[in-house]
Order: sequence, then C-alpha cells, then structure tokens
Amino acid sequence: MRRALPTGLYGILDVDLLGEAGVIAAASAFRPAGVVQLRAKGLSARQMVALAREVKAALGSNGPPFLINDRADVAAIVGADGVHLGQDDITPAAARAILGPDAIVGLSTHSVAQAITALDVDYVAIGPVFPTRTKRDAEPVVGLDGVRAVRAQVRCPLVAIGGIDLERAPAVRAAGADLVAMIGALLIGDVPRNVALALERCR
Ligand code: 3NM
Repeated sequence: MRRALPTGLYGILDVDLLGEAGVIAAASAFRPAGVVQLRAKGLSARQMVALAREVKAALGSNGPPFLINDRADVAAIVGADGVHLGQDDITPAAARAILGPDAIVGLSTHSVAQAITALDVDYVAIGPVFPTRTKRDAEPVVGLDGVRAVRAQVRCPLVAIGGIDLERAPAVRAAGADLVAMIGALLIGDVPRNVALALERCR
C-alpha cells in the first residue's frame, strides 16, 4: 500500500552540502522527520545506489517515507518509498511505471501554473519560497503569497521549499504547506539539534 504522507518536517540529506560520509553520519538524526529525501546531484547512479542503501539502513525499518531525488531507477533498486522529480526529470507517470502504483511520487514546481497542472503526483512542492543559497540556478522566489496561491488551488499534499529556516517555518505552515522542506537549516551546524527544533517549528 502507498504510504500516507504525514505533515510537518520534510528533511533533505544533500550530498553537495555534507559529502557522502557526512550524509551517512547525519542520516539517523533524520529518523523523526515526516519525510526524508536523499539529494545526490553530483553522484553517479552507482554511487547513489550505494549511498541510498546506507541511508535507508540508517533510517531503519520503521523510519519515515524515504524518497530519492530525480532517479526512479535508483529508488526502485534500493526499495525506497518513492521519488522526487524536477521539471526536467522523467514524468510522474513514467516514474510510476518504474516504481509501481504504491510509490510516492512528488514533483518540484516553481509557479502556480506548474503546480496546478501537475498530474499523477502524491504531492507538489512549491519553491523557492525565500532566497536560497543551497540550490544553484534557483527559480525566482514565490514568497508566502505563492504558497497561499498554490494551496488555494491544489488539493494534494503541498511541500514548501527554499530558504526556509527555523524562524520562518511556522509562517510557511500557516500559509498552507503540509510539509516544510529544509536543507541548510538542518545540515549546517548540529544536525540532531536542528532536526529536534525543526520538528517543533514545522508541527
Ligand atoms: N529546490 P534550503 S529550493 C532543493 O525551489 C531546492 O524547488 C528548490 O535548500 C525549489 O532549505 C531548494 O537550504 C534548496 O534553502 C533548498
């Protein structure tokens, strides 16, 4: 059965920021998050599979839904719960053909128009909400008004991403995001402490 998406914190383990060893070291601290994604843009598929296996093991058998960024093939190979796709990746329908009907498939969007036309997805992500230093070539910021506008028009679970820190997280939830995605706010500094505080702020 497809795993239900909780609300709250959507934690992203980013290899660009932490390196592979750093991601493995940080992974178990992400266990209490609502959703965990592995983002490994610079790695080969083979490296990604090896790292994803380590992360999955660290999250444990009762861990949160575990998603792979961009690569449905990697998600299938490691038995992840699903995939998070960008606008230039394979379509959600194609990802589902690889992963089966029970997989969680999410899609990055950067405007109301993209969000409302997303098909075959379990959730839509909207961003960047605020300026971010983590994503190179990020799209223009959509702001909290963008989150509200998407919320008003999209029925499926909504993830907000981009420049969200502990301070801003409650406003993002209040704007209608079901899940708040964070990279820098979790990974820079003391990861377990950041996660514990973020859980409170994204509740
Ligand atoms: N995607 P941080 S913004 C990975 O707009 C990513 O789709 C975005 O990192 C989008 O929490 C972003 O450190 C970076 O700002 C999020």
